[in-house]
Amino acid sequence: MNPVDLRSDTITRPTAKMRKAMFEARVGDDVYGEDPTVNALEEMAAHRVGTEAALFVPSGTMSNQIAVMVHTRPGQEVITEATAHIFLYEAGALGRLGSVQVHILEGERGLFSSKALQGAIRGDNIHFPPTGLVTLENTHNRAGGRVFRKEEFREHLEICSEHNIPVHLDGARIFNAAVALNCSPASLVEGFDSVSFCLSKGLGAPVGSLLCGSKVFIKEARRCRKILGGAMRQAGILAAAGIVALEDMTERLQEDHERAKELAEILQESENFSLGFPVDSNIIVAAYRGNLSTEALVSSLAKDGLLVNPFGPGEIRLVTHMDLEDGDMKRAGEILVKY
Ligand code: TLP
Repeated sequence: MNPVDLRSDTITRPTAKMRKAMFEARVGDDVYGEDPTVNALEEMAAHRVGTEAALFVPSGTMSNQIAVMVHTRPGQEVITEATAHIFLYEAGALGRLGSVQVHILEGERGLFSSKALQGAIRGDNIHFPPTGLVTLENTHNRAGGRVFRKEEFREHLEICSEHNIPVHLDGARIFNAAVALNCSPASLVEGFDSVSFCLSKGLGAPVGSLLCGSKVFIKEARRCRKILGGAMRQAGILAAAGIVALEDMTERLQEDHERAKELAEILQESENFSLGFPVDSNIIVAAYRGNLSTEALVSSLAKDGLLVNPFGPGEIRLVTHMDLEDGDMKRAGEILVKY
């Protein structure tokens, strides 16, 4: 029997319809702007999130880092939350590629207060690095897939606008947020200067993310993508799967959320696990209070047929996605409660 793989929604494989679309895709050289399938995907993405333009990039990490490169100058400061993906999980790219200093604000479940933000914005003083960018994340990965309503960002966006500071949204899972709130992704992105979302997580495409923003922003982003070596040629092969992802796979995310809730209920009844956060979408962060080390727990679970990721001392992450089958949550639950 195959293991139940809850390590991430990135592990999903392209559907038969995606593979067919990839096989049949019309392609051209995208560096010349001549790949019709990439162009169609970029147009569709911009339309879905309500921005003027969009850029197809190989990964969410590259998308976020291009946004930083476009919005900031070297030596500026980027304000971000202490557990944000852009800070924790992008291999130090902010310093190494962006040449920016990171200003971390402690948040509660993935969001710092607007008061803390106000206090962190640098004044005009020769000793300080100017504040060049603020980033937010929705859904918030490390905060257990937390979904933010647009009102929760309103004051943050107002403060940044007063200070003329751009705001980037890491919306890798923005469609999960939209489905959870039963609203359009465009309504959640309104007021941001750029947004990145991923095709290769819950939406099931094999590769790719979209960076979205104004035409001027995307023109410069295209140059930065080239700098990072992310300008691809006949990328329509990949974009074709992305089009299917956007057309067919957004509404079904609801199913992933329901499965996460089902598993969360089982966990709550178990002796040694408790939820790190309420479960808003497809990510569960669970705290473990049994005798095993996190490493030993993860490898024992794997031997029993359940794959999860360690997520810090005494914590594991479980992510639901479209490659799961009916009964998988029950199987996962039965394995977990043994610990
Ligand atoms: N997240 C991955 C890992 O990197 C942790 C995962 O398994 O969840 N923003 C957010 C909020 C993300 O969760 C991720 C990927 C990214 C950006 C980066 O996307 P990729 O992996 O395409 O570079």
